[in-house]
Order: sequence, then C-alpha cells, then structure tokens
Amino acid sequence: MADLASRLQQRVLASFTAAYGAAPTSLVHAPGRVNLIGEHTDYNDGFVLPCAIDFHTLVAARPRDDTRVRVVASDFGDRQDSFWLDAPIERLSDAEQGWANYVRGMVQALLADGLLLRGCDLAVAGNVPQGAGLSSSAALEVAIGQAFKTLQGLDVDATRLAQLAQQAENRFVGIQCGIMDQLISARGAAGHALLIDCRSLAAQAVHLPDDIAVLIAHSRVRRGLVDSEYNTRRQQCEAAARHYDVAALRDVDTDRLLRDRAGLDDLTFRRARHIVTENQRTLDAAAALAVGDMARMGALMAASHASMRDDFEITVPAIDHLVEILQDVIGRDGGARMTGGGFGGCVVALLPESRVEAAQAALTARYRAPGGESATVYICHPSAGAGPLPFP
Ligand code: GAF
Repeated sequence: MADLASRLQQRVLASFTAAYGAAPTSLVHAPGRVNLIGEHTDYNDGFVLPCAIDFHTLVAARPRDDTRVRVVASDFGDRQDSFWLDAPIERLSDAEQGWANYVRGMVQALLADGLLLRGCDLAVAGNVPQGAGLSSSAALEVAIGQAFKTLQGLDVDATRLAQLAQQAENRFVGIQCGIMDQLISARGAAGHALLIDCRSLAAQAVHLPDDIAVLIAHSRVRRGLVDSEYNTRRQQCEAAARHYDVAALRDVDTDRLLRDRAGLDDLTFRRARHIVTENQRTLDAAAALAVGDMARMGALMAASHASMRDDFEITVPAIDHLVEILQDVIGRDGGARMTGGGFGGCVVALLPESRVEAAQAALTARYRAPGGESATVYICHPSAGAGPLPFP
C-alpha cells in the first residue's frame, strides 16, 4: 500500500510539473470510504458507521498572483480545465468534463460561503476506484477544499469542509446525496470507523479489532440506476416522514413504526422500516465492534443486507450472491453486506486476517458478474481524513 501511495504521489507531481513547468508548493490528500453499516440513513438524519480507506485523491497546488484557477487531471489523460474566481463558474457537460464539475462545484461552494480565494494551479490524481461506490467524487471535492485551505490557511474546519463538499454535490453537480461520504473523507480516523450522528454531525471513533481485516469486493456490476433510484428512495423516505409527522425518519422508533402504520402503503412502509431498523442496527453495531463482538457484528451486517434487499430494494442478484459467498466463508467470525448507494458496486466484509486468503479463493471459484468478470478485491485499512501531506 505504501508503494501505491508513493506511485500516486509521483504521478500527481509529474502531472503538475508537466502542465505548469514549475513545482507545486503544497500537496494534500482526501480518502475514499467504505460504510460498514447504516445505509441511506444519512439523509434521514440517522446514524452511519463508515471508515475512510487508504485509497486517496491527491492534489498538488501552487498559488497564483491572479484570480484564475487551472486544474489538470492525471486520471483523465491530463485533461485541463480553467476558470476565473471573479466570473460566474459554469457547469460543464458531464460527457465532456464531468470530473471538472466536482472541482468547480467545490470552489463555488467555498466562494458562496464567503471565503476569499486566490487563484492557483492544481493537479489531481487518485486511486479510489471510480464508479465502485467508494466515494471517489467525495474524495475529489474534499481534496480540492483541503488544497485551498492548506494553500491559503483558510479558517474552515473539517466538518464545514465536508458540508461545503456536500453542497457542491447537491447544488452544482446535481446529486442529492447525504453528508456521510464527505464527512468521513474529511474526518476519518486511522484504525477506526466513525459512528456519525447525521443530525448533529457528532462523531465517535470506534476502534476496529486489530486482527480484523476490512475486505472490499467490487461486484463489477455498473451502478446504472443509482442516481434516479437514489432520488426516488429519498422521496419515499420523505413521504414516510410526513406520514409519521416527524422532521425525519430518525424520529421514529420501531414501536411507533408499527403503531402508527395505518394509512401508509406497503412500499413506503417497507422503505421506512429499513431506515428505522437500520438506525438501530448501526448503533448496535458500533457497540458490538467496540467490544470486539464479531459474531454480533456479523449478524447485524447480515440483517442490514437483508433489509436493503427486501425492504429498501437496492441490491441486485450479483451483489446478493457475493454477500452469500463471503458469509459462507466468514461464518460467525465477522460479516458481509453491500456497502454504499446500491444497484451494484461493492460488498464490504469484516473477517479475521487469517481468513482473507480463503475468502479470496472462494470469490475466485464461485463468483462471476453477469458480464463474466471476477470480483476485484481490495484489502483496506481504516485511515485518517483529509489533510496536508509531507512534501517530498
Ligand atoms: C451514497 C450517498 F452519497 C451517501 O450520502 C449515502 O446516502 C449512501 O449513498 C447510502 O448510504 O454514497
């Protein structure tokens, strides 16, 4: 992993120098994330338990004397974008320069927050797998914010940076995501998951047992429906909150869910049941993990997956199969479930390090995506959130 990080560092520095003919003056990073449990609960003001992973977006930066921002993207064939801080920042077409909208959106959010920005030259490179549901876009937004913060010494804390990154995504890019991905990218803690209360944004670090590996298996199923279905799920949750007459489903407990169900159609009830039970599972999971009770953690992960499959209906058959294979290998020593927005993407497993090889072998033998691909497996380490990197 250290090799991967240093290769990434060399790549971003080389891109910067090739594009601008000078060396950068600072280097920052922001990580991707994997969510251990608590899915679709963030925009219901609920609880999530993600950890930042050791796959990152790096930004090399150098200040300019004017108000221009130039950016080169190493991961997109060194394509460049450029705009001015004192002119309206336009949204570009996704087909042409989709990546640049995350940069533009973050800068726009910083400006809208009243921060005085100076121009700069930026180079971006990342190794967070793209389109896998591991939050490569949140890592990019947070890394851009961190680059301005580091270059200019901006007085903006990690939580505010995450909120501005979420605004960039909601208002500029146009995805109505919750706060989880940006918050864990900004505030992750090495060796820990964070139990985040998405209403107060308070976070409690939960140590992962030392001999437990975090395995991510990418199903290689494209997350095709995720944007439209994501927005539909949000609307269904809002409709359920209106039925229960609460600000958000966070305010409904399991007793009330059943007691005041009358008049709610079956589909909306099942959506609400996922959120209400998932919030409780997330709190229980944080408690189980904290004492190293992996059997309980595994049971909660299994129940979370079943709820996403049957009530929230965001899994697909290939993902369900991937989870079953991992659950077979892991037994009661840990667990597995789909992670992220759904409709493809990745499965996360917590398992004893001694079982990682067996899990990999089982996936190779038993799993094929509908297109015939094998799963891609990443072994991750819970990592620190965004910040400056020592300059080489
Ligand atoms: C996506 C969103 F961006 C998050 O805010 C969260 O809702 C997640 O899906 C589902 O838990 O990653």
